Amino acid sequence: MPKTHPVAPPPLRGCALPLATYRRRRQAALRLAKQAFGGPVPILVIASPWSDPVLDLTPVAGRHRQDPWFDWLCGCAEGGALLLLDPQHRQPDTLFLEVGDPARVVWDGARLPPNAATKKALGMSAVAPMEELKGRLARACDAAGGRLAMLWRDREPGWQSQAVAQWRRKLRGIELLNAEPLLVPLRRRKDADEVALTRRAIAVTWAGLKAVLPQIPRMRTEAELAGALIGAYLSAGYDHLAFQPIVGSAVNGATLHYKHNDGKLLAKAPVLIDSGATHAGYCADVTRTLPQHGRFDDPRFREVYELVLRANALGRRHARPGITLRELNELAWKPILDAGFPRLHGLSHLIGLDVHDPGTSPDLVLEAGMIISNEPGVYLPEEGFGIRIEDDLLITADGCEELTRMIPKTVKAVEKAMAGG
Ligand SMILES: [Mn+2]
Repeated sequence: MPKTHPVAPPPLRGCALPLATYRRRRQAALRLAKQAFGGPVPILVIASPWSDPVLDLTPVAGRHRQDPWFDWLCGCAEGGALLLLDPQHRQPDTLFLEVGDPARVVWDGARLPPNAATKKALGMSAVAPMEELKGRLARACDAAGGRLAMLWRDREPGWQSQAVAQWRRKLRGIELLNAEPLLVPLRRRKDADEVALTRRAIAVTWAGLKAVLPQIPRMRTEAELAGALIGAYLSAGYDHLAFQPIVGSAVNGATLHYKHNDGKLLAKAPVLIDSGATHAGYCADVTRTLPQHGRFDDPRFREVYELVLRANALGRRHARPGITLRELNELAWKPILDAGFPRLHGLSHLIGLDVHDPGTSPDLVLEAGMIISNEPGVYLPEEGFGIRIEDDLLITADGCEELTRMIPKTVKAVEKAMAGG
């Protein structure tokens, strides 16, 4: 009997983009850190762990979901890995991998080994077992005068920031610098490959909605609808969801981030569905609000729906390079505010590897290559419903392309889709 389970090496997961793209990003990160911090500083980036207790990374598909920053810099999908960018070392980017317990291989499968084949497949200057990190990190920090850069943010912190908080204690005596603000601008504009992956995430989202919309008139609970949607997204690609779907019937649709999905689907009432698939990490984020029975025959709901639709159309019409998000908000929310409804949230956020990609602010000036949401909404808990209509826009040279345009939203198109047409 062999002591360890004989296994083939695992398939390489991740790395959806050309290796040159990741290499360029790593080089840019070191260059920007050197400029900003007045000298070469190493950067340590942390992968999310195999099993992730942090809610916002909980993989709906059951697969490990990589931290977006780690993914962005090296494409490696392994859990528990670390990336050290060390500008003063002859190997400026080293990926440290957990070798794992050989006795676990029979249970969990093989891990990506730190060997020459992995190094080549990931285009790194070096890969090493995790045991070597401590020495390498200490030397890198020493060479930089006791300084080390990591990546963290306070708002929607995600795994990377949580991990940095834990590492802070281990790194006593080292001055920690935050490189995230330097790198955020690099993630704002998407290249053609990233746009293609986003298009695929949206295609999966549409496939899921298309399958589920005609079933809604026969459904009785939010859970049934959420479950059908998750099932349809997973069948179409077995990839992560961008976030846990929000399925809010009637008054539940007036809670912006309603996450219980455990109510009844009230007959003939509006139901708000905010969801999105991902592809290779890139997110789709789409909201539709529909009458449960498939017909906009409630005059009040229809009136407010058409108003939100007008705001959505204004967002699309005015989204173009040079406009700030503040200006876009003013233009798009106008009909809603004029009608006497309040504005409860922003019209847009950046979309990418994070469903709320870093770098969104009212002062953000739109540029070609950015992907933003366009999501006006009116929430009327006292009337028993909320309406949001959300699309994803790619900013182009002279305007924008509505990437989610195939997903029905006019009264006529929604009624047709729900009738299975
Ligand atoms: Mn959104």
